[in-house]
Amino acid sequence: MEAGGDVFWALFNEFNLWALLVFVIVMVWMFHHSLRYRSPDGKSLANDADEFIPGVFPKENDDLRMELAWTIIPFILIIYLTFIAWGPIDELWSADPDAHEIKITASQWSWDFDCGDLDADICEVSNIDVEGQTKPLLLLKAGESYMFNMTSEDVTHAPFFLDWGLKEDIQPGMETRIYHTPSIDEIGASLLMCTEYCGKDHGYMTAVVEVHA
Ligand SMILES: [Cu+2]
Repeated sequence: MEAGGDVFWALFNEFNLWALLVFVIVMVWMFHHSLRYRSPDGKSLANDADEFIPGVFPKENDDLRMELAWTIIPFILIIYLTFIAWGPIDELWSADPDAHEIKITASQWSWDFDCGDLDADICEVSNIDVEGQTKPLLLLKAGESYMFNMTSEDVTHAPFFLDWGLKEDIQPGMETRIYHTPSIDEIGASLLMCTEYCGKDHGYMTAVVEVHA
């Protein structure tokens, strides 16, 4: 089974690549046209101003091919990006019946992890000091398949497994499940943060997830 995190980062990189490509094309186009189509020297805009009728597009400047191009090309790109963006959602929600279940309960403003009767080698909860504050530490094993069964005791929260690119809203009175198999590339400690504003100490609502071999 492919590691979930890799799917997210591949998508992240591909989105960045397309964003960069579109940025470069737009910038080169803009600067080229700004220079190429400047008013000739000595001819001020004030002289032409009377020729424009407000609210009427100068039809003689129309170009149907260009309008079609800048409508159809971005449309195809957006359809493509939407399509590939389904990949991580599929990964996140693909139910693995053999996954180890870990319960995550959020409340203002902390996280509670429950390993159930899983072996300590596969799932263990401890504490860790993060910038002077004691935070929960969840220890997991690389290569094991996990199902995070999550809920909230009060308001909407959203755990974000920072280095895995995993994020999901959780609601009071509702169980939300996501699946992930940490890869050997994900060995080490990473932050879990709340990414749905939930009140005063939202910014300090963190935990640490550590993957070991
Ligand atoms: Cu929050």
